[in-house]
Amino acid sequence: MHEKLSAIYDNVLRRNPGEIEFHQAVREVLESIGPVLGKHPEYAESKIIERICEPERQIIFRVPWEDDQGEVQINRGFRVEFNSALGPYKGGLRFHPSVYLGIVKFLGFEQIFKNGLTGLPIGGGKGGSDFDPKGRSEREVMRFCQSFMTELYRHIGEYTDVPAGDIGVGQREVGFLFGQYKRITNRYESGVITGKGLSYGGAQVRTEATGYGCTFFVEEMLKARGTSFDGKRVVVSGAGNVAIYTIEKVAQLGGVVVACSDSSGYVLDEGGIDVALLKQVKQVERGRLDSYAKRRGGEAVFVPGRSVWEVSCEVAMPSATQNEITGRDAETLVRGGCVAVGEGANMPTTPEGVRVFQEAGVAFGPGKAANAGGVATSALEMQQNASRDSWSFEYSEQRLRDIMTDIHTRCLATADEYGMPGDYVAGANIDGFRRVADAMLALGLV
Ligand code: NDP
Ligand code: 2IT
Repeated sequence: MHEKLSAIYDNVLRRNPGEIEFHQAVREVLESIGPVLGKHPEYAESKIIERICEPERQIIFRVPWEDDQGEVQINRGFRVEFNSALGPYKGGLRFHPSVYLGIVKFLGFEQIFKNGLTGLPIGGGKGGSDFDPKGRSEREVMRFCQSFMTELYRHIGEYTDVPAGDIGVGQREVGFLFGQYKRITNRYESGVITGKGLSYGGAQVRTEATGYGCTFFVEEMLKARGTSFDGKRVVVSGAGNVAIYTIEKVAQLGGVVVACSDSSGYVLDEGGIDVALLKQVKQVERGRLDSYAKRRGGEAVFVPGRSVWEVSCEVAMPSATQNEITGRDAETLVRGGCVAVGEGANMPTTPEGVRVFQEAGVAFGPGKAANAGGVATSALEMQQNASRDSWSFEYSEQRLRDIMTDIHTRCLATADEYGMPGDYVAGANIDGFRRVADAMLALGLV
């Protein structure tokens, strides 16, 4: 790491003790942007990097709610409003028992550069709670969401901060959250949250956008190497929103997804995952993958408690959670013939894993670039809400495809400009950083 950046990083460690995921995310960006400082001394002079590493505002609040037994439960809510140089804070909400400030800050930090890369007018933020939706009834989830919004509403708004979904927060939760916002404020302010249902201001393709977008990004990486998805053996981790629509789009482009996973284990289905059955089990029934394997019959097997990254493939698309591909997993994947990785999840590959892929010459698309289709389509939802319009599925999907192609092109062009051809990590970090840094400079010391 560049000497100046190393001192900044030490300061980040000191000021944010114990927040290891945040440290990891900061380090990854600082390791890429050294060469930018040489060309642009004005960034260092204005302390742009120190400013970027410090959230503009961090909100932590109590979320009391009553479960179905009438017992009071207390959770902790977070919203980190990280950077608003490019637009209102924008980023999802995660409901998972592992959520604490360090996770929210890592996600919010990544979001700044990801949103910059999309070229759309959105700043970076993230939020969530340590609430565990697993095993909770729909009414419990509703009461939790209402309590969460009863505090959050005062901090958000169409021009201020616009949340959306992430792990554990899908269309159902967004509906409960938006309903409570509307009730408290007496405003039908559609643009206050994205990922809404189509019947109340949602946008076509937002549900599919992260998975479809990641698949389009990988398609571009494969094209740049003279190949395509056609006939490729693909493994996708997770079985949630991002994973399901990745599997759907990969199959449409001719790839064969042979495995996916959830927190209970993975399913290996050499015939190719049956997306309709997967949606039934995971989205409709909110069940587990062993149920998929039982009903699918044939060759499908459920492997409990093991990592899906032991399954060999040509293309890996991690779409579950952070740090799920270790250095050792990456070595196994490379030995098994993996040529491309597209990160549907945020930071799913450990730094050791990234190093293994890059040294092996694997086309590695980092989350900031590869999964930006979700938030980009959220920005399109905001655009439709602002103009009280709604676009067709086909038009929206084409817009998404164009955005992903453009991000891919800019990552490669920026990597070339800095003498690191084919390095999508450097390309994404530098391009995203420059966009935010230039806006911060223009706005003065705010
Ligand atoms: P979902 O809640 O819809 O699905 C998450 C999936 O990952 C589930 O199958 C879940 O298993 C599994 N999973 C989650 N946490 C763990 C864990 N700690 N260990 C093992 N498995 C786990 O979330 P999304 O699909 O929306 O999000 C997946 C990833 O994509 C996250 O990293 C998120 O930040 C990222 N992302 C999401 C975007 C979006 O638009 N939704 C946009 C960009 C990135 P189980 O079913 O058992 O719970
Ligand atoms: O990580 C992400 O980019 C998201 N969870 C989506 C954020 C959004 O505002 O759509």
